Amino acid sequence: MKAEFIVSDMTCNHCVQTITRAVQAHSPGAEVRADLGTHRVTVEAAGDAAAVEAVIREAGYEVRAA
Ligand SMILES: [Cu+2]
Repeated sequence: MKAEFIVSDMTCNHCVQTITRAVQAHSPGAEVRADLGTHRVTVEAAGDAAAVEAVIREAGYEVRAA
């Protein structure tokens, strides 16, 4: 699947790294692209979008589907 999320409190590269690692730990091989300007995170991964959203939330971020 490919899904887009808005992570409003993703503000720096450390956040991007934390989110990327969390998603890839959950879904090995996931492609994660993040845009700090728009707070948009695009994930291409096996599995479902709701699970990825939950992983980002559990990493400590406010997230909603874009
Ligand atoms: Cu940060």
